[in-house]
Amino acid sequence: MFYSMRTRFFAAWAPRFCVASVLMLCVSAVHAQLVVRNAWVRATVAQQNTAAVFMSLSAQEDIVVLSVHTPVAQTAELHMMSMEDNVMRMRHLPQLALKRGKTFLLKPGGYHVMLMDLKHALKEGTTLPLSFTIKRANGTVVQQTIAATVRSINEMGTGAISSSDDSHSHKHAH
Ligand SMILES: [Cu+2]
Repeated sequence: MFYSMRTRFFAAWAPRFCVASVLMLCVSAVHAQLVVRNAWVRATVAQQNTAAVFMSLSAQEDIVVLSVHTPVAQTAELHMMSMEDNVMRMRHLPQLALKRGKTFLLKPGGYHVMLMDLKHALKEGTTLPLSFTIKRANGTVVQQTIAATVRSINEMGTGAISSSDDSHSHKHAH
């Protein structure tokens, strides 16, 4: 008797389970304007000063990514990498506009979040926080923090172009 009542109780309240029990988790999921998947960065060696973070970004509404910040580096910037006259160049994007429902890929050889002046080496298996400052469709500015995974130093990632990308030691245009 008691058992069946309990079952019915839970069945009736199942859709609201998240509201009651994991409020924090649900709130952040519902209100996440920016969905970040598979954020990763290669582990770094001792003297390495920079690292590139890759991920897939999608937006729940039209948003603009205004800036990126992480406590592990002095500076974090959105970069676009391209080949010009056989020279690898990187361009700093002051901001990135994302259309609702569209996925935007940051991958080796293309867009990435560049971490400059690393405060310490990035160790494989750890994670680092990455905070995005976002302008929402309604004009308000919010901040969203995700975790990027530090992968093996040999990780190529999907869409890797060539081994010349490995060291990420190419010149910055700025
Ligand atoms: Cu870069």
